[in-house]
Amino acid sequence: MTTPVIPGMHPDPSVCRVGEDYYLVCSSFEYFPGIPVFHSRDLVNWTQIGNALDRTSQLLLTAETPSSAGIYAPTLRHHDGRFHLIVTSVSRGGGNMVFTATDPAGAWSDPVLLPDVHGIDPDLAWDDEGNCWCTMAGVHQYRVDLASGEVLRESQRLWSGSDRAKAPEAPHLYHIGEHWYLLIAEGGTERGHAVSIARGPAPDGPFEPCPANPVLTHRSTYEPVQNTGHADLVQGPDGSWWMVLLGVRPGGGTPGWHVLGRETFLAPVSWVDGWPVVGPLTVTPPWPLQPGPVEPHRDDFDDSELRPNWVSVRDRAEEHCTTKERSGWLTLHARGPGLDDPDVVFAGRRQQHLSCRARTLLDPSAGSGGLAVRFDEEHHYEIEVASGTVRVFARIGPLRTVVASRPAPDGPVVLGVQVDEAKELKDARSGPDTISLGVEEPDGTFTVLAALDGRYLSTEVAGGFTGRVIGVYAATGTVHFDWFDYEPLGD
Ligand code: 6LW
Repeated sequence: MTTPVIPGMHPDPSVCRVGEDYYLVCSSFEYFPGIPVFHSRDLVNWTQIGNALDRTSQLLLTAETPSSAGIYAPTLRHHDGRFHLIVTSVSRGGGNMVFTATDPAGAWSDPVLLPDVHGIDPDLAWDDEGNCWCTMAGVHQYRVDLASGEVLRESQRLWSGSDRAKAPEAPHLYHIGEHWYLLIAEGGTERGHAVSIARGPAPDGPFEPCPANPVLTHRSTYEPVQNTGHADLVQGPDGSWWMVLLGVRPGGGTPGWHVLGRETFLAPVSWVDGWPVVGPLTVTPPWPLQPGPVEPHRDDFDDSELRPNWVSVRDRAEEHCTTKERSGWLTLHARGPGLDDPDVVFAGRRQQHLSCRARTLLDPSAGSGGLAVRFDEEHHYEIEVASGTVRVFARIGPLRTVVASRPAPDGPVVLGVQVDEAKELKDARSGPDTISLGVEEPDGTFTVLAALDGRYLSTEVAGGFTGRVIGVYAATGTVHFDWFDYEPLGD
């Protein structure tokens, strides 16, 4: 199976190259901090170097921002010595906004709002005269002044994509050779997803579609990676062309369930008659790979900040979530009833592997909390310690139930979650994986309290644009976590 270059919920990748360095950003929805920023030298090995939106002056997500709303579809470009990041905030008081930075690891500026730019999936491109073109899903385009956020030329329709295909979106505009190319996704971000392209003489067209559209789709195929689309083009270190794109890895029987959200993949691009020919997906380009630092399995919470791959739900106020209160521990102070609540105090990381294990050591002496696999408020499994009892809860849509319970060991407790991808299908209805939740005994053995079907924590059941996040939360009072392990099992 082709593996993602950035596994787990990392959709809508946008990439830019500056010299030998590549930077890539993804959508982040209801999670805070927002817009993960990655660095690479080879397009295959990516290291997260920060999050662009890590202050509430840049990103204000409240309980009124539903899950799968929030921050959508960034474009990252380098122009005039600065990185420019444009995103759509799909929440009240949101809209399109631009941030700039000289170092993509941060700090990023506060936003310049573009109140008259409507729609989602904004792209930025500059022509030789210095005009800035902002192209949106639809596909329509404005000319804008990024310093003031003003529209300089009203929206014009550029292209509606292929006949009968829905959702022309994710535009990116490039000046390559004698042509301006307009790359889009179409067909919707589900199984029909595709990448198409058109070209024209100027940034505002007119655009002529590629006769071979779509230039990439996996719809109606046996390809293990499905829903391929929402792409961006970049040149490799050797000058060859490449595409980053999103795709999913559905598992189980029919209709197939994908649980990690939409992930970032890589594909080679060659040019024939001035049109791109894309694929197949690969992780072996023809230049030497330069792996970055290996991510340790354990977070010890010894630093004053969480590592950049940690996300919280909607915000991460220090008064609720901090490593500074009890040295070497992550402390969470509850403020709502738990994971059903949009205000849950939660800190976790994306599930990035089809099979994996997560464990944490929790001190429940001043409150209750636990370890959870979260999809959204209505879809999560968790193991929680409260008042001397360990319970496994399952929330699936409107139903919430205690699946198992037993007395908790005295003192701090090790809680664990193991996800096992289904390798063999029992029948056409088999789910994609099993999620086992349990507790470590004082002698170190692990007791599974419940083994649950993973399909209920999948996009096909929960809906929306996100994937699983595994992390810790507080339900009442104060809970402390000494460490958190995340370990891939198999590929
Ligand atoms: C995004 C749209 C899409 O804005 O999903 O796959 C939406 N493409 O382009 C949210 O990620």
